[in-house]
Amino acid sequence: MTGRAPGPDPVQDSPRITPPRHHAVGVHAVTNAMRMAQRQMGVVRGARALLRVNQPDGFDCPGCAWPEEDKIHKAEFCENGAKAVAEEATRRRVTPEFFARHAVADLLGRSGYWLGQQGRLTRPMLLEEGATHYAPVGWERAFEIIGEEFAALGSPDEAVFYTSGRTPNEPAFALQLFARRLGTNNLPDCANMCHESTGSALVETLGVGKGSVSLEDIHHADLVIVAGQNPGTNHPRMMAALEQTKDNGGRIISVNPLPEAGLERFKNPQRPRGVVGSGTKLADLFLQIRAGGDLALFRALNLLLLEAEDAAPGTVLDRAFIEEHTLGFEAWEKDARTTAWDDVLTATGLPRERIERAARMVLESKSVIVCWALGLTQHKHSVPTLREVVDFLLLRGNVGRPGAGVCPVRGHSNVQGDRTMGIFERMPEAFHAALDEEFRFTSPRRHGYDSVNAIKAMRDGKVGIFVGMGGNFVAAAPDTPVTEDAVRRCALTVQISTKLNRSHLVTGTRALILPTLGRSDEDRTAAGPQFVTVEDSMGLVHASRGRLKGEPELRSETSIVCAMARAALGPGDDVPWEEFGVDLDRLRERIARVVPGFEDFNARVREPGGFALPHAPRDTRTFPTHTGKANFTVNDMVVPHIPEGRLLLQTLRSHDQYNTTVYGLDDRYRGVHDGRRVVLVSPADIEGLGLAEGAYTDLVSEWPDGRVRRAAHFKVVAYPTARGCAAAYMPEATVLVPLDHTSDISNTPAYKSVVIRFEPDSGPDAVVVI
Ligand SMILES: Nc1nc2c(c(=O)[nH]1)N[C@H]1C(S)=C(S)[C@@H](COP(=O)(O)OP(=O)(O)OC[C@H]3O[C@@H](n4cnc5c(=O)[nH]c(N)nc54)[C@H](O)[C@@H]3O)O[C@H]1N2
Ligand SMILES: Nc1nc2c(c(=O)[nH]1)N[C@H]1C(S)=C(S)[C@@H](COP(=O)(O)OP(=O)(O)OC[C@H]3O[C@@H](n4cnc5c(=O)[nH]c(N)nc54)[C@H](O)[C@@H]3O)O[C@H]1N2
Ligand SMILES: [Mo]
Repeated sequence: MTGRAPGPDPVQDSPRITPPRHHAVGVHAVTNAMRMAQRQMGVVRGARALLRVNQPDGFDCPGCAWPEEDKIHKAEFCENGAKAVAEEATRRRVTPEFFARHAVADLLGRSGYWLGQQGRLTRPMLLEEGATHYAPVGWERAFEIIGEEFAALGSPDEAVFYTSGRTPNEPAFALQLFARRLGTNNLPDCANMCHESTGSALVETLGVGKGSVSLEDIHHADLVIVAGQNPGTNHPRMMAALEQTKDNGGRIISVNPLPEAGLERFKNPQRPRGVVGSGTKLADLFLQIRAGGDLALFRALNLLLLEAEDAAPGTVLDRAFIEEHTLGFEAWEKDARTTAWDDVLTATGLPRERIERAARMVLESKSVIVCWALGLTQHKHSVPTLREVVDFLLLRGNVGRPGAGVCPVRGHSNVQGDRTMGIFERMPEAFHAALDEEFRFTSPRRHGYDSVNAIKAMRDGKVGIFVGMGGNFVAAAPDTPVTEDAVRRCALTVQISTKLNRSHLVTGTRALILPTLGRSDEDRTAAGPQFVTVEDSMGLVHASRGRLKGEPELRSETSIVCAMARAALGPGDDVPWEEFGVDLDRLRERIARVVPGFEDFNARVREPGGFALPHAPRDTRTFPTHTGKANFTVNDMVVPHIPEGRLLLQTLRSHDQYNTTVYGLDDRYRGVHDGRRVVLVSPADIEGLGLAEGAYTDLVSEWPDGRVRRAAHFKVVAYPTARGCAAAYMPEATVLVPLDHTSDISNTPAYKSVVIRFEPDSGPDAVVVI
């Protein structure tokens, strides 16, 4: 079923390598974006689409969850936001004729890049049992099939509803209501594979699983620590915020195994010094840490703060804050003092002097923010690492005051909103109670499956129906062949999507593709023009209105979810699904009564710029944890073990991709061109392991279950990464991540720490296309 892509699929395994860049987002980047936009959309449509991005009456950029700098007055989009828009607003079309030409088996041999390049999905398609090709199906027949398959389930828990974080609030709320009316909490989402560790750590320690800072805080912080994040590619608008921090005299520390260009220097195209000058230097200190070394680093910083307090009592710790607002300090302190430098130096790979320098910078800063993304969330010990980050901030009262706090930088543009709307396999009791009261039923309290457990349940034959609300589950989830075999055991798979991807090709016995409107598309229903709402990484909720004319057959995500709910729950279900499907105000009225912070939703979201959700630690320095205080936690030291002759591989994004969507074959800032099958290794490790720069190798991961996980034919690139570490792109390297290798507590796949060894190249014919 798999193999090398024939014909026009571009060859991805002949990358050309140039030296890495030391700055990000110059004029060059913007020109690139315009080129990409024009290729996909044409000049006029392209310009019209881009002018609407992140405008008060426009649509929310589908690129990332970083908030808009000044939503009311100026257009703000970045190179990668433009690519995301171009990918969606493309004029290319996947038609029924396309599916007639290409058997599913043929499409399975194509890369995700090629599939995405074919354009927008246009018609509902059905893959019947035993059929080789998808065939067009009417919407009504599609919903009938869904009704039949739901009726055939033995129990509601045999259905799984996966959500990707681009889904706006309204369809997300409708989807969770559907699942819970059916009687299940099987609502896994992409956050399970992304920032779940953040949620686990912050709910326990601060009481709210979201970031506590605003853009203002970033601008005015004395020190911003950016750990495990590559904003130059993944959150480009964040660099403008960091530039402001620098303008205001703040400093930045970057913690990363890779010297990411976007953290070195920023050339802001909207400023003269960005256009003709050398831009703004961002990181004042770069800690080139070993992957998985962050827990040790924060333990060391905390020890140094305690020692500074010993040397000058009363000057370092915020005793009043600790006394009034926290619990557990004494037990924490006792343990913190046992931190051994040998462990710290091995785990971090950093010289002690650099950690001491970082500690001095912390001591010189009244207000400190820690920003992080996947480099901190996708390890086995991610939750303790993030709890230790909170300990670090609590020590000096760096939560709940200006310029200070936690800043998890979320990924998908509405991943945070989806969770707020109830997309979670274990929502708190208060949410269930409010939902029950509003819709007069008893929602199930038994926890559902998260993403990894959903795969295990499918593997074990416990799931009949898998619904994908956006996303590309089989390529995003770990252990690709294991996940694919699991999904194939379902009776029905349903994908609600904008673009063709691998999850449409790895199917249950029957499969449906339901094509939907995207962010940039206009949604006009019997009730008039509709808009949706989203929540950014800082808890700001605002409206998003698409303006481009979509294909006539497309339906909005909300209307699809509501029609599915009606089909599955039957005419007797007294939720007004038909009304919700056409008039989003009616749905928002209900959200306003169920979800805290959304009171008067319809009116407030129509204000320019939207509104901010409450956040107790930020707003009132209160901490709604199980103890009612902010909690210090004791987190045992972890020194990642890398066996002799092995490296710790992280799987990450190139500059030309959006998760599993590949836009192009370049990773410009890292100097990788025209190909993606590269493994970045430090020159010292290349020599130590007897590898040859530029040669090809297989990557084999090591896991005690005895299964051989091999990613064939990767080019060895000498790269200034930390020693002992390697990096390769997702989703090509995802096959190496074992399903059981997950973070403790949050169960997030440990995509950033896979022990690998190198074996002789099996050659290009062994490449399994993904
Ligand atoms: N253009 C574009 N934008 C995106 C996305 C995209 O694919 N393309 N994806 C979106 C999504 S869903 C998300 S979640 C975010 C992802 O945003 P990021 O988290 O920036 O994504 P990654 O590419 O996985 O990069 C992880 C970074 O962490 C570093 N790192 C890895 N391991 C460690 C470690 O152990 N310690 C430390 N300190 N650093 C480490 C890596 O070197 C890298 O710089 O971006 C969002 N925005
Ligand atoms: N190896 C490895 N794997 C990873 C990660 C990693 O770092 N390493 N990161 C993980 C992370 S952080 C995440 S968030 C997941 C991402 O997992 P997903 O969110 O499941 O994957 P995406 O690639 O973002 O999904 C792309 C698809 O979404 C659909 N889509 C796009 N826009 C819309 C829309 O508006 N509506 C609907 N209904 N569909 C739309 C299109 O069909 C497109 O093909 O991947 C995870 N996987
Ligand atoms: Mo993500």
